[in-house]
Amino acid sequence: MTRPIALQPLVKFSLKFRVNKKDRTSKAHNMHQISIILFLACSLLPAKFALAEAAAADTTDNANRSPASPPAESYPIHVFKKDAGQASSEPVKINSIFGTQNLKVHKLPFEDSYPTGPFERLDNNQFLFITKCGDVYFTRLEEEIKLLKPAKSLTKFIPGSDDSPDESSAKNVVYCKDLSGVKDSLRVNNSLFVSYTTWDETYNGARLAVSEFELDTANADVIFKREIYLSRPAIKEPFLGHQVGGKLVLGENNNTLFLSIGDFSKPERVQDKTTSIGKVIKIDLQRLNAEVYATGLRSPSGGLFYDRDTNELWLSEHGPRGGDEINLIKKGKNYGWPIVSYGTIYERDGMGNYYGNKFNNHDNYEKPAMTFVPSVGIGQIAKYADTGKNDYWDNDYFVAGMASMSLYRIKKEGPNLVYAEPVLSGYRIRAIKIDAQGNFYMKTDHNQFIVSE
Ligand SMILES: [Ca+2]
Repeated sequence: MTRPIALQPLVKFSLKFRVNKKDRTSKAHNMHQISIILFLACSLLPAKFALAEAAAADTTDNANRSPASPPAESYPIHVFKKDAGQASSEPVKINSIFGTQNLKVHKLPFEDSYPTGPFERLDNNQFLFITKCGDVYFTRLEEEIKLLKPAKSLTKFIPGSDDSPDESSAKNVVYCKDLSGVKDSLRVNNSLFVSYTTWDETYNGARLAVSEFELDTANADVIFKREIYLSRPAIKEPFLGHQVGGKLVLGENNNTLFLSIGDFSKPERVQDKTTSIGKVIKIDLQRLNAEVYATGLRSPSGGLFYDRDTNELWLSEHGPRGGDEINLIKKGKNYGWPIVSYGTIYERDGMGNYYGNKFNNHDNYEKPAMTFVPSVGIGQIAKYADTGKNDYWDNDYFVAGMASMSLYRIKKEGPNLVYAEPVLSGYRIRAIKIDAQGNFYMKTDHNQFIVSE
């Protein structure tokens, strides 16, 4: 069903780390101290260390989490800048030197865990939230956010046989373990598309799945309709569940769906054109045909945004250390991972996940439109429409930095991203939408929902 396109020839590379000898010597003392701390921490937290190591492998998405977030507890040497889980008494606003916007921070009436799930705007000030583990909450925003109904899980109906119809059951579809779970949602009228990790019992591994659910807003319900896409191959544990991508966006029409897939922390699979690992997939929703649209991606877990004014497909992805990128995605192009990157390996990794390239460049591959050094944990992309309220912001993009706990306004001129202005700090924004009137809706990893006043 999936038809891979021709990709650039695979460049042979060897598994080799280039560590500067002088660096190694000057850092020896610090490394010794860190080793002692690590040893003590490991002694105290033996059961959690495996998870800590996995989480530490990508600080672009892991840094600065609240101590309340589960994987952070087990990360022994990290220092948290602040506890963003507390409600602020200070007025909160987007503060650009080219204009401001007041915000109100609401507490969500449920708990989600890291990395948290997406949300959708419904009608009449109603919002639908999906947690990492696939619990769906219908809410209404008044002075506070109120639950309309208890949670419902994303399930699939499994019919019993004619002989024993009583064995019919509802099966949870989401593989929710460690950093795996629901990755994104997309509402198209009465359809709700959801991407999530799922477990393939036949192949004993995880896949990224996209399913369509019928959205019954009158009864605040979601009903499984059909499976749209499954990544291949199934990836066996251990893998990093926050590095699987899973962002969804409609393309030039409502029958064209784009899906980003990360490397599952298996970079050697990315340049293999027989896999869907590290790719952007284009899906025709009418014919249910899927094709590889672009390749060479590491962790496109931030955002996928299609600009219908310009027909540009934008993708943000978590690079290695110092290599977060915003890419303008074009058909058939190769974005370089794991052969090239402007970033480098995390010193504490030393595990052979990244081959490195000597000059930290993107030669011979599609270059990012913008790179972030240090990595900010690049998040979702939203566009500020031509609202007539702020000429300076018209048609600019706003992008979340999760690790940096900042929101950036990206000045856009034609297809060029000119600069990134930090305009809000202190919030780890997981999902962001901006409506046609320029109102912001942002969900954080700390059970907050931030809305324009
Ligand atoms: Ca790249």
